[in-house]
Amino acid sequence: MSSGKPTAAAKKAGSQDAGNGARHPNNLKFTKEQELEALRMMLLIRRFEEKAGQLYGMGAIGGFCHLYIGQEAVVVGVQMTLKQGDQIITGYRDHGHMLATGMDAKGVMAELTGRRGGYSHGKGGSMHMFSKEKNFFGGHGIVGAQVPLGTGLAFANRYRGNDNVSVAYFGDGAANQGQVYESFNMAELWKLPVIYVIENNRYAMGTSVTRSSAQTDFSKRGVSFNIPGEQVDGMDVRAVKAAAEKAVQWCREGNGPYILEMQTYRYRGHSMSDPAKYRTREEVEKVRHDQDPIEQVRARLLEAKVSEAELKEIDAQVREIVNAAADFAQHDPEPDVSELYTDIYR
Ligand SMILES: Cc1ncc(C[n+]2csc(CCOP(=O)(O)OP(=O)(O)O)c2C)c(N)n1
Ligand SMILES: [Mg+2]
Repeated sequence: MSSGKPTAAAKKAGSQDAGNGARHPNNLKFTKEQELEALRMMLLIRRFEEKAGQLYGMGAIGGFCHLYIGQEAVVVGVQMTLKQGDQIITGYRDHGHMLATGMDAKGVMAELTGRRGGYSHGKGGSMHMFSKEKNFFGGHGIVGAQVPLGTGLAFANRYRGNDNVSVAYFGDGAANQGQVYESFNMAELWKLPVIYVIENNRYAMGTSVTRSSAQTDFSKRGVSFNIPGEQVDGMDVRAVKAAAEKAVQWCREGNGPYILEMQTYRYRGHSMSDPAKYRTREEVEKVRHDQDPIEQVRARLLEAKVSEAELKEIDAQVREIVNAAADFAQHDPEPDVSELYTDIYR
């Protein structure tokens, strides 16, 4: 556990890093089991998306497809702090979020290829998948739309008197939208248990944060609403988990919303059709080399005397899951034409 909830004094003083627990080195300790858990899930997300990228290149996946590669530590670290009943909602860069909640890789991949066994029966695609069972509320293509929806989920939890927390993930670009601040206002006013996770990957499509944002410290975006926030090393799964634990506790105890700015980076283009002319190859390579979230965990495990062979075995197991998902996604039948008008509002 981290050092606990932000102090009232810190909040009153307008401090946006409302506590100091997340950055304390003691809170960055993971047990070997936690390291392995994080490694397995981050690897699953990465290998899944590498495969999705290949299938897209082969023409097996159509439409838009936004890869999360590089950002895995964010969703994995947050998910490690959640309990059954907590809800997750995000934008279009959503495959990692689905897998982290425990949604089945086969169902996600089959949705990407538009097949019957997909989570939306092959009719939604990459950006439109949901799971009632895993409390995953999408998958939204309209930038920022998930923020009021995630706030609404928190309102429902408050209204029902349960202790569930909702987590609304959105990007640095989405953070400049008006609906975000209307949501912040209501969330603080009614003390709604929602964690706003701003995934600051430095770009919104081809526009860098410095070109688009007057305030580039996103943890301060809740200042005028008195919502505490903090910046987190989103490439270090341990830092993510420590900060998320504090935020979850804050929300569950009825103190209202909390903002976490996750400083992260996407390695691939915005979507599959992005030529990425707005940044240099060297910039991408530097982050991959110095900060890769998976390599960080691997290095720590090797230091803790876990063998190369054991790590290779984990990778092989993950590849097997992903290959089985890709195989299913290419052989499952497409939805029947008679399904064209089912599952829709009309
Ligand atoms: C309301 C709306 N405006 C514009 C777009 C086009 N669009 C799609 S993604 C995107 C950039 C969002 O960037 P960010 O929030 O940083 O998320 P990231 O893609 O980096 O994860 C834009 C402008 C859209 N889908 N919806
Ligand atoms: Mg972004």
